[in-house]
Amino acid sequence: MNTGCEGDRDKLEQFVKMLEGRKGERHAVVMQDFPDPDALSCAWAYRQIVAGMGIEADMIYGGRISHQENLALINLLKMEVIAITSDQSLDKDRYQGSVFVDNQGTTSNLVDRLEKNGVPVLAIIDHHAHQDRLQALFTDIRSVGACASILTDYISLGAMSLVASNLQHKYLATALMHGIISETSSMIKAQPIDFLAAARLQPFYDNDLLVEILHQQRSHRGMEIIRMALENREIREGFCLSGVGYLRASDRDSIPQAADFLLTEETVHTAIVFGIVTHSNGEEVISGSLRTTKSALSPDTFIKEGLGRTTTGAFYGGGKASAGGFEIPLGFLSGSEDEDLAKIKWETYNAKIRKKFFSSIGIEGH
Ligand SMILES: [Mn+2]
Repeated sequence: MNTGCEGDRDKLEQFVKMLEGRKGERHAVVMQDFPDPDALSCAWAYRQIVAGMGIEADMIYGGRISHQENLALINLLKMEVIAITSDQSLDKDRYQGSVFVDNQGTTSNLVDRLEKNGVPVLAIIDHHAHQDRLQALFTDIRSVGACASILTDYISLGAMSLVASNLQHKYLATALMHGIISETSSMIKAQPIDFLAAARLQPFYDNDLLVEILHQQRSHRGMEIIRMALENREIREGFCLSGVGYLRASDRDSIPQAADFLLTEETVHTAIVFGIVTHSNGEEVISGSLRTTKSALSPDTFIKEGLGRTTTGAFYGGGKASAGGFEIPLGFLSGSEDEDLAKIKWETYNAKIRKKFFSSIGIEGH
């Protein structure tokens, strides 16, 4: 039986081959719009690996980082991340290639802009179910607990050698370990490759820093959003659905936290929380998160079947084992100049989403 413990030498070889002859280039390492610890650590690993080959890499994303723990991660480990908002221009010649880690381009609004600039897609390294949005020169998609374990696999197979006394390496190992811990619910959902990656990182990461990052408290707004999720929840046959209304982009990370919280109720196996997130440019999207403990339920299939596709054929979201997310742009209906209109808009979407999910599990919502 291949437990994945041996690591994937073929993939590493292909990865290194893809990077050959690229000395002097600058790559865009694209994370999802709301990067989580897994994405951040993967992007940083890519940046440090290719630095050894004379390649620069910017860690970029098109949304916001608002989760206290993620902000602590960036500040304590001194990560350099670049937010590119929709009103900022993306320099046409800055990047010679784009790389997608912990996503396949479906959860980044930077994809279209990079494509328009003619930036070739060099690599997709991910652990979500296959999506067909992008074609890359190199693709490594594995069904593993954390994407950080794939990057750790490259490192332990020789993509770079970690040195215990090197502060940058210590920070990177700490970030990767944090990515693995947070993505596998503290190793509960970890697979052999995740345990192996954790063991390989252990001699290099900083325990005290890890504890400090993990013990961040929730913001007041975050607590309020959890309260709303609790009040508005509707539970049917183990499925818990809750809409939390309008949110600022800076509070968007509270949605998955609220879903995590709703999942702790004893009769609930699957929780879905969603709200209307207003971006700084006034554009609105329905943003939602799904969490499940039901092993028979595939979040990816459930979201794709429940919500369907956009007019251009793309899915509104997807997922991996035990978690998923979706984004529905409101387009023409964006903007809430009028309180009554805003209320009607929310009620309409709230009812529609509940109906879609409940009817896809064979229950009539009310
Ligand atoms: Mn991930």
